[in-house]
Amino acid sequence: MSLKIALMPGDGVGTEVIAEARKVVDALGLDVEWTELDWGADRWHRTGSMVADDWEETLRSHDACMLGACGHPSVPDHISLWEMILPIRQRLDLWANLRPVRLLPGVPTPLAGRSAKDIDMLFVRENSEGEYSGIGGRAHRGHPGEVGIETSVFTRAGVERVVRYAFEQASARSGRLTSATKSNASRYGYVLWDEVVEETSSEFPTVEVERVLVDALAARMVRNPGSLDVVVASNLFGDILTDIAAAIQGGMGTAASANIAPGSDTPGLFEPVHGSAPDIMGQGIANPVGAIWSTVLMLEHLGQPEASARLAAALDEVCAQGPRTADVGGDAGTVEVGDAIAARVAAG
Ligand code: GGG
Repeated sequence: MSLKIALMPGDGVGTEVIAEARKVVDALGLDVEWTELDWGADRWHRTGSMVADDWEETLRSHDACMLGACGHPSVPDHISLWEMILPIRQRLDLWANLRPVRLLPGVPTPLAGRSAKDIDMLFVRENSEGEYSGIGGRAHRGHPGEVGIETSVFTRAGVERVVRYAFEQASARSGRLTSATKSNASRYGYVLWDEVVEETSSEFPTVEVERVLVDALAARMVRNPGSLDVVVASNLFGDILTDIAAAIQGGMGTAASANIAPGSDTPGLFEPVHGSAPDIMGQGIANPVGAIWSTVLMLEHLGQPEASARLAAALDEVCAQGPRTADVGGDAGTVEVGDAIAARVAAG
């Protein structure tokens, strides 16, 4: 039976990297039925809407979805996010955002004296509530007394499911879990989070769990990344920490993510962590590694372990031997890197 995959290249370099992700899947020889969706900033200019009216039904009728990037200087950022990626995560209830962090072979880290053995983490980002719940408002617009209120929402059920999932991941990896909050200054939602971590820990006696304030954790990621394995964090903190992680592993272009609803048959959404990078769009120099690594995660999630492993091996090989894009020390273009990975896959 063929796999039905919805492609949302989106904006900016999203279109360039998703073309390479599709190419490497085709090189694997899998039976895939692709649906290309023209959602994004261009559509917003044409129709006033980033996505089609029946977007939820469309996505739910696929086995998986791939997104390049959303965001364009001609569309206010809060519109592009709140008309596309954030409602998709919320309405499909893709509550876990997995962001593996690993120094790929041949990719330089900016951290002096660190190597691949020091940089191997898994971030589990809460993906449906917290600081990105969308609750708030504006009053007295344009007046000196103008107010903007943004409310974070943490529910026990929402925190429990992501924390339990992170414990399971830690249990399957090194047995170490770090939970990031800011429960000294913010005393409601993050304190609830800390309590849930404490309670859930009794279900996982073999996992060593620590609670770290997010600011201290940011510094520790730079100073001692090897001390971290699985990290669970709220929506905002996970977003910020994984940009630091991306920098540590060689740059935004290398970072991958999976938005999933574990334990359900809801299609996952797989996307590189980077945004649309309007400064380099159209130049053919964006790094497709993050998008292709996200494809590895997608294939694994779709129950295609062999295809996933083949693609992961080809990705590692090309990172090690080149060609590489300029952000990771090479001089190749996006297509050249995608072609090399596709050729390795086809040969293997
Ligand atoms: N690759 C998708 C993308 O455009 N990411 C940029 C971004 O700002 N995403 C927000 C988020 O991950 O919450």
